Amino acid sequence: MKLGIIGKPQSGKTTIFNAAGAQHQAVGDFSQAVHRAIIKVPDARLEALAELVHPKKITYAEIELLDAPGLSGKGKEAAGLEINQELRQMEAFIMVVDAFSPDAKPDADIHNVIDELVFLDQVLVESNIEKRERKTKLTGDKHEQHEIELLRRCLKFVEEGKPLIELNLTEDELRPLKGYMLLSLKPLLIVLNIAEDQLPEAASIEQKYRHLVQAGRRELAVVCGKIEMELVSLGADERGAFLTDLGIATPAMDVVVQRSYSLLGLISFLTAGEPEVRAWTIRKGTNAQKSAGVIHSDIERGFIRAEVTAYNDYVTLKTPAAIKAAGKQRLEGKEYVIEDGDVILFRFNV
Ligand SMILES: Nc1nc2c(ncn2[C@@H]2O[C@H](COP(=O)(O)OP(=O)(O)OP(=O)(O)O)[C@@H](O)[C@H]2O)c(=O)[nH]1
Ligand SMILES: [Mg+2]
Repeated sequence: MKLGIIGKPQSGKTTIFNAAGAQHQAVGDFSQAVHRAIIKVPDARLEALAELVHPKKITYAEIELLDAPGLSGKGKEAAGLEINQELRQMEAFIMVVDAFSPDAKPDADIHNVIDELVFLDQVLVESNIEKRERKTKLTGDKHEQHEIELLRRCLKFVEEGKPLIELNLTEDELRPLKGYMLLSLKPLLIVLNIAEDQLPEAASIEQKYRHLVQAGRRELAVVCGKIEMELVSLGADERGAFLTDLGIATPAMDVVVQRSYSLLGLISFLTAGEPEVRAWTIRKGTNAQKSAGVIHSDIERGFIRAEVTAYNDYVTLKTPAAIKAAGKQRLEGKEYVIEDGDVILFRFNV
């Protein structure tokens, strides 16, 4: 999963990047520097399985984080501004919003940044419609016409100031749009970056902004980036104790990961063998055969069946023999829809 961090200058993007990715980049220097990190998705289930299986290694799912400037946050005034090209390739955006400084205007900032994404899409769609119309005049290509109509529908929508993700396009309509890497088509995790002394009100602040959430399109998290960034250099135990003292139930790293997973409709299935205990990321609703392809295309191609045990059954019963004796290992075919936490052994033949 690739997540891009966006937001107004000095909103705490790099601070959140450090907190969520256990990184140590300089903050507050107005540098607008670009940072990248690969973070491991925390998953206690893997450690529990490893206790039972004693694998050579544990492999966590990974998330790519990109902290890159590019948005001035001035909305439509910022017409000349281009967004970092790499950000366009991300699957979702984490929008960091300043809610910590004395003159913070989180509501206005959220609207500004969304406006700006929509506006940049408008410019892109407009110029592509023109380009394509010129081309069809020359070639008379009917196929192009289809795409032009789709782009016109998008244009009408963004002209009304609405993010494209709200247009509810079908898979078939989304496919030809992929190449444009439209910004307002990406799911958005809004991170309200609050001050240290606001921590006791974190829950009520979250409640106040809850209306922004749209299932599968927009998520919300309230985080104090500054404190969490300072805690990433501590050991897990010490950190846990500090977080409890501060009344933080879930650390920023986990919040960002969990909310991004739910935003993108992602789940994990697990494999537990002696060489490796591992988490694999798939979209919710993916069937067993397709999921096998995430491990290797040969396993998808030669798929015979999946031997599936729910994670809870696995850790309760502990051994393959006990699992089988209790009738908790299911044999599933190609069309079985994988559930989060399924521990799977794929049988295949190529
Ligand atoms: N009090 C407080 N200050 C914060 C918090 N988060 C960030 N800051 C401060 O805000 C300033 C900007 O933080 P950065 O993380 O560098 O912001 P940025 O968005 O990456 O800035 P640019 O990359 O320059 O646009 C720094 O001085 C931070 O210490 C917070 O949660 N609380
Ligand atoms: Mg920065």
